[in-house]
Amino acid sequence: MTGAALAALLGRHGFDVFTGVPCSLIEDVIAALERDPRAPWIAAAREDAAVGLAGGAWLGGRRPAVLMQNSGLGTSLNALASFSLMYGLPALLLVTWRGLGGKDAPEHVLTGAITPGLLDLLGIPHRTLARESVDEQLAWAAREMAARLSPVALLLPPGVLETVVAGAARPASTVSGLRETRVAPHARISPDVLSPLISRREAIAAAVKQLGDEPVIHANGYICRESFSVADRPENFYMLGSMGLASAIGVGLALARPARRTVVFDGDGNLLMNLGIVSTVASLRPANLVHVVFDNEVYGSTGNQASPSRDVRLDAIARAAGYRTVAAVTGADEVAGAVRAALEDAGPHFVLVKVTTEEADVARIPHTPHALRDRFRKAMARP
Ligand SMILES: Cc1ncc(C[n+]2csc(CCOP(=O)(O)OP(=O)(O)O)c2C)c(N)n1
Repeated sequence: MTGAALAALLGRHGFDVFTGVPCSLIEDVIAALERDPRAPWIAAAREDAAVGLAGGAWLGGRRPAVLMQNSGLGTSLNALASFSLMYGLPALLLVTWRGLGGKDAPEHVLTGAITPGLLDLLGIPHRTLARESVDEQLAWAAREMAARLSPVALLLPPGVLETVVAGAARPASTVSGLRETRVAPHARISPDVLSPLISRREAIAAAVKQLGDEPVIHANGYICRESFSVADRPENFYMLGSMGLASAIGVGLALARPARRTVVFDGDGNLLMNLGIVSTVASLRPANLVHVVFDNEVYGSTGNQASPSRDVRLDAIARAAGYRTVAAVTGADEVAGAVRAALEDAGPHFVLVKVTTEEADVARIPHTPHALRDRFRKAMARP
């Protein structure tokens, strides 16, 4: 079977969002997906970000597949455990099996030996693809995902796919309908020095006041809790674990539901943990994404340890990457204005909100992960 045939088969089994990090064993699969105008390949910076993106896409009504090398399973462990498995979010994990039987470059040998064991430990059902049964294995994976509401893995050993040497030219990927034409990013408000004026909860309250029924993906920690205390809504997705992934989940949802705005409430520590996402956003340019970062310059939820954002302007990083608009604000009125402007205009937008380290005394999120998933997905299914 060729990579192009496998890509076509994935489409026939209903998979319609493809993301991940490449491995040479699936070079031809990815090349075929890059050429597919209906469900083009979304290049993630890390495998765990791809897992987040796939979850966001599923919440938006799609059937995602994450393609990765088995080394990427290690990178994805926390995303799989505290996001996909905890909430119960279906995704096909198509994992190349480097190091199988100890015959590979040294860096693959140990991971190759423990790959099925890692999936077993996580409780992710898996099968190994064989050339003559790819179709049945994909049907099995699609069935299991739907029945379990959970990720399912197919391991792809070397030799199952034929290698096509020709190196066909890859067209520039176009995500039809999801992209804005490239325009120079511009700053809305960007003073050199930003002194926080309000607390994170006050800033969240000012932002929430601007919202209608837009979905908001929340970074973990007190951002969730304080937002919950301001206003709980079915359109709020509270990320309980999986630190760093709110932005990736937001990108997946924004791409899956291009007609709707997707808002991300991020933290500085969360964004820095998954900084590659700014390049994914700037490259895909989802016009409907509003990325708000509440920057208190500390890891507030774990005791106010200093974060590098004390010395590094995150808005400058977003601007350099190529978000369409970038704002950096401090006061409640400015927060409201920046969020309102972002909701009214084509993005992607980045709003940096410098806030104090003050933490409100607020309760934990009372909803179970499955309840959060179900009410959120239902809210996303509404037109
Ligand atoms: C992988 C991982 N490492 C560490 C933690 C512990 N942790 C939970 S919230 C948090 C801080 C988040 O910082 P930030 O995004 O800046 O938000 P803040 O709490 O300051 O609002 C940390 C380190 C975690 N949940 N997951």
